[in-house]
Amino acid sequence: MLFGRTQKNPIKIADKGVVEWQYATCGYCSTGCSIEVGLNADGKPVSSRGVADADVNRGKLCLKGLFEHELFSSAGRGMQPLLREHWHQPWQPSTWDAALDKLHDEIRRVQARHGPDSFAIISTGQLLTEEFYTLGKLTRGLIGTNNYDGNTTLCMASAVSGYKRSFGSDGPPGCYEDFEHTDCLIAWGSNLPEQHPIIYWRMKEAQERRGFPLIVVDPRVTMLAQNAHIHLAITPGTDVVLMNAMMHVIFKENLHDQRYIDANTNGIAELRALVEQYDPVTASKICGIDEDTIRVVARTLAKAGAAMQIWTMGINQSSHGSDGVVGINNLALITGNIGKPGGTSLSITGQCNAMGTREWSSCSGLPNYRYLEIPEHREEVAKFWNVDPEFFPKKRGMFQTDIYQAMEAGQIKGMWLIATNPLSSLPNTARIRKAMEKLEFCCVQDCYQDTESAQYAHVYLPAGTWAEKNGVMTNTERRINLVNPIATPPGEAKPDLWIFNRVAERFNREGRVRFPERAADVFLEMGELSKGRLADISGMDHELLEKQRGVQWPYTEEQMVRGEAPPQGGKRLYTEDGVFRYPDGRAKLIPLPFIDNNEVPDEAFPFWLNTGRLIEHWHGRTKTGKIGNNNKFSPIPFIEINPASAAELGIRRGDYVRLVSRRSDAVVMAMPTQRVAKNALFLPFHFHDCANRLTLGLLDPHSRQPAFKQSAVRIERIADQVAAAQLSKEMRKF
Ligand SMILES: Nc1nc2c(c(=O)[nH]1)N[C@H]1C(S)=C(S)[C@@H](COP(=O)(O)OP(=O)(O)OC[C@H]3O[C@@H](n4cnc5c(=O)[nH]c(N)nc54)[C@H](O)[C@@H]3O)O[C@H]1N2
Ligand SMILES: Nc1nc2c(c(=O)[nH]1)N[C@H]1C(S)=C(S)[C@@H](COP(=O)(O)OP(=O)(O)OC[C@H]3O[C@@H](n4cnc5c(=O)[nH]c(N)nc54)[C@H](O)[C@@H]3O)O[C@H]1N2
Ligand code: SF4
Ligand SMILES: [Mo]
Repeated sequence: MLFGRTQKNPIKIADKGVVEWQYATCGYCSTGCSIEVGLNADGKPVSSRGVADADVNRGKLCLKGLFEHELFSSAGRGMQPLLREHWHQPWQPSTWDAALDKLHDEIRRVQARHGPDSFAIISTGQLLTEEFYTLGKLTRGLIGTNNYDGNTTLCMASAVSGYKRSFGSDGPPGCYEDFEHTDCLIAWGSNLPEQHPIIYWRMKEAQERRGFPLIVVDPRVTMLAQNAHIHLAITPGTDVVLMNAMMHVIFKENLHDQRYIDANTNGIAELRALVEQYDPVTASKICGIDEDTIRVVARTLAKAGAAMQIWTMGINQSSHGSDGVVGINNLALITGNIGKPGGTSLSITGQCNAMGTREWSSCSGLPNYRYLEIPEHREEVAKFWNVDPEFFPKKRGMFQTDIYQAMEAGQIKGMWLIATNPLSSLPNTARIRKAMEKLEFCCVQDCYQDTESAQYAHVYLPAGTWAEKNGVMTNTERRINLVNPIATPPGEAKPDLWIFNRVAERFNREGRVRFPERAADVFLEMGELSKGRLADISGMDHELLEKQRGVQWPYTEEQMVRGEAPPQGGKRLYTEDGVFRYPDGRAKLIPLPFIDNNEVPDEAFPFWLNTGRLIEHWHGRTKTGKIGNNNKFSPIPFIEINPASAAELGIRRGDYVRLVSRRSDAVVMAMPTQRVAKNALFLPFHFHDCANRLTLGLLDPHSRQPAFKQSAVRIERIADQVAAAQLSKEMRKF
């Protein structure tokens, strides 16, 4: 195909020889784009494209989706199960039977010796929902450890906790279509154009058409901030103070929606009393936003016909993460902005299936937002699975972040890690390393063999990934969408569902509990269990999902039988006069006193260290580090530093520098840019053994999510640049 300069050196797009396109949902971020993978005549995946009639992405894909088919043949994939007696020995190739027997025997050995909860299982937001559900049934129904949690504690835990505190239940109330109705958008700690490029495109399209104000709260001048009408470069970790001050202004100027508050909420008196103390003048000294701007932003939000707030990790990953989410919900509730088109508080989710794990993994409870703490929920699920309800714990176990501290203390002795890489993603790597070294047994189940965490494993199980498997994922707006098995896993690697089913056989010798083999059947079983619940999916099946290019829950069997069309955009969780999930149907307004407990810069460590993401990379780069078209844009670890600070320290663009925190150090390249303030640095966390060597990661008291974005560091110049370049290269795995 030729286009562009047709006369001279025309641009030519290679014909990849695609003979067939197969349907899937993108496996990177939670936007949930519908994707088609092109296969050539040999059945080899050679291309990816967006699906034009899918409501989410309308034919578009971002840089990661466009090259996703290259994952199937990427380097470092696990081809064979591996075994060893000690983690410092070399791996020995194994058979599936031997590796799975070892996993079963070690789980039972550790449990017999140290108690049932001494074996931890850590899951993820990156499996398919049927896989989460099966793992949950296996763990809760047969293995019986209560220390079962996911990497979502690093990601969405604060959003979950905040939604529960405000509304009585988890579950994002809004959807992407809200951008098409809103009159004001505030984005808190979210870099939408890089981290959710297609949600950004939907937002930007709507904004250009309708011209609503965009207000961005972020200490860094992100790509989103560059597009904002008002950018609030907030002092890190102080969003709650700004929220309280905005509410102060809204009440003082009588801009709140008294009718909505009276009809739908509890706690207004306590909230008013608290925010009374947060006048904009005092607040501005803490959060760094001048008093007039606080007033302008508060008025813009309150006076808008419909106002929408979105947020991501700038809020969740903080020692006030859960409070930040409650603060956003408070602002929405006092202005009557929940459940009306364009008026919502929408958490932008992280991983492709972080929502699916919340709904179905049983990590913090039981399937479909059921709680271990509620006897009827335990009874219901036990009966459905054919297990003894007394086998279930009566309350949730430890969060992922607490599990590592329990490993340190010797309470946890064994671990099964599934699709997560804590040695790259948890704060304070040195501490995590020590904890992992103490384990008697560790099993890593990952599609790549070369992960940092596999260093400490005794068993490695090679898994399939993304469209080497079959099943569903739920995106940010509660839309369930299908992934078809387009390729087969390499070598002897197997889909995670297959692995869970084989492990289940070993714990289920008499066959008391049913474990369907096909993902489509697991989905139907989930549908049964979902009847009458918040996330009722009993009207859906795999076929419908592909046909509709995803369906938002709830969609019930009755709706299906009545012939009601499945919801296609615009479906909101709460209605305008919303019945919330607390027993009296009212939402809670919760006062949020602010206690400053972060590690803040001082003389010895004068810079704020902010860590986050880049558009071209995914987390620890096990995937994108091996895809040339992603990796080439940022192949080495770097920091953004303000040019004035760089000049003061005698650092030039491209110099290698050493970052030092109270935990450890890391060598990175300096990239002077005005994106960051003079006392702040931004470090992408994608690179091997780098950002999380430095982070402190204080935990939020409600959600136990780490404050990845607030640590203090100093910068040291490195005299020998050649040696530093070499060191940096050695630290780079791929
Ligand atoms: N390309 C790409 N996309 C991804 C991912 C990826 O790895 N790569 N990961 C996915 C996942 S799992 C997630 S969770 C999301 C994360 O998506 P985002 O949260 O949008 O991304 P981050 O870069 O982690 O952080 C967002 C912003 O928070 C800001 N911030 C830091 N401290 C504060 C603060 O105190 N207050 C406020 N208001 N803001 C602050 C940072 O400056 C940063 O710009 O992205 C998803 N999408
Ligand atoms: N400093 C700092 N640290 C952070 C963050 C930050 O902003 N700053 N963000 C945090 C957040 S929000 C998140 S979500 C976490 C992410 O932290 P991790 O979960 O550790 O991140 P990933 O690198 O995506 O790890 C997923 C692993 O699963 C494997 N995998 C992928 N697909 C499959 C599959 O289908 N099956 C199996 N079995 N394995 C698979 C991948 O190869 C990879 O090793 O990082 C957190 N850590
Ligand atoms: S926006 Fe997210 S879901 Fe869509 S193509 Fe990019 S990474 Fe995939
Ligand atoms: Mo995340």
